[in-house]
Amino acid sequence: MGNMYELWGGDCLSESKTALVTGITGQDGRLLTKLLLSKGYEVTGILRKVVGRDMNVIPKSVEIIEADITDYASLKNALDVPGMYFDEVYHLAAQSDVAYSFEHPKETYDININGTLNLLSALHTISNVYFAGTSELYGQPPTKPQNEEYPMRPKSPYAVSKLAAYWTCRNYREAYKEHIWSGILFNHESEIRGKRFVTRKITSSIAQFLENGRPFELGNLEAKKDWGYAPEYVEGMWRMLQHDNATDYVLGTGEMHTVREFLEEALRVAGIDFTKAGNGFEEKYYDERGKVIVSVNFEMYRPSEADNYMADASKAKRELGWEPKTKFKDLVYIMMKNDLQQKNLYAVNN
Ligand code: F7E
Repeated sequence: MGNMYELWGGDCLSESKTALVTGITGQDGRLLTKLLLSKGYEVTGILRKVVGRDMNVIPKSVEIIEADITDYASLKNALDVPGMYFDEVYHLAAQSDVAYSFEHPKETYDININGTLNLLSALHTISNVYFAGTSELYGQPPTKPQNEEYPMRPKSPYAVSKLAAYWTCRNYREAYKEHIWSGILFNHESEIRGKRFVTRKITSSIAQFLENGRPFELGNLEAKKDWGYAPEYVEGMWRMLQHDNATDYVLGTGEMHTVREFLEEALRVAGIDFTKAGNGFEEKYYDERGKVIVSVNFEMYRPSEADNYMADASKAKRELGWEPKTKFKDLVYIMMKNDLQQKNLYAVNN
């Protein structure tokens, strides 16, 4: 099984192309930057503030522009410079935490809607732009699978903000003939996924449980998502911008799994022989000695859940030759193994 560093071949460009990446310190920004550098791009990133923590995850060869996407003046000052041109712009910066968006809708709207409009308005020349759309646009779809034409009925402030930004990009494309692609990406995870997202929360918390016996809590175990391996998805973003026609593409695996399935598979990979007891909000998982590993906490449920996701990525397959390779169990294995290894807990016979 390949890991994220082995997935990309080195088909370098003869002449360097230039790319601008917003959200460069996030999971997708970091993976995309790695991909673009491996292809010989000169990469520039936008950072709100240059701090050491962020610079540690950005390769040295990346040029950094300090600007705040919610502050139009700072963005225009940094980008509306005669002669400044990027062959490709990847707009990944967002307030991407769905749970947080219920408590901070205004901040979420400012970053996701105004940030997108500010960027499009501030660029001196709009070249090929990628916009990070999301399966959350579909809300809780009553049927499956979902493709690019599926009705969008968002169910969180995050999703509503992404819908407005999605239409902003679409309007730029249709009205001004700008080359803007929207990737409607279903959940995509990796070893560097933030620990507040459920997959990495599960794998890092299990590793922590094995290290010091500390139990953890989860919300809705029955939420159904379509989870894939993020390095493959950033490759899909890049493929979109190499294609002639600016349009929308769904990227996802076409498989649906619950949070519970992810949890139980991760426990298996970690070698924990678990039992469970209690129902609903009282449910708990125990290890072989009867110690609580994880409990369900009602407070971690969202005010409205968005799930039932299953991607129909046939357009991306047909037009871009994009296809996900990593299956659900392999994804759980990659992530769980990584968190165990970080704590020297991974046994080779696993
Ligand atoms: O939640 C359930 C929760 O936070 C997944 C973002 O990248 O993907 C991501 O959004 C599911 C939800 O991701 C916990 O209710 C249960 O149904 O990992 P998540 P998300 O909300 O699906 C989409 C495509 C994006 O665009 C977003 O930007 O897991 N869940 N218990 C939990 N979720 C969290 N975070 N924490 C829990 O304890």
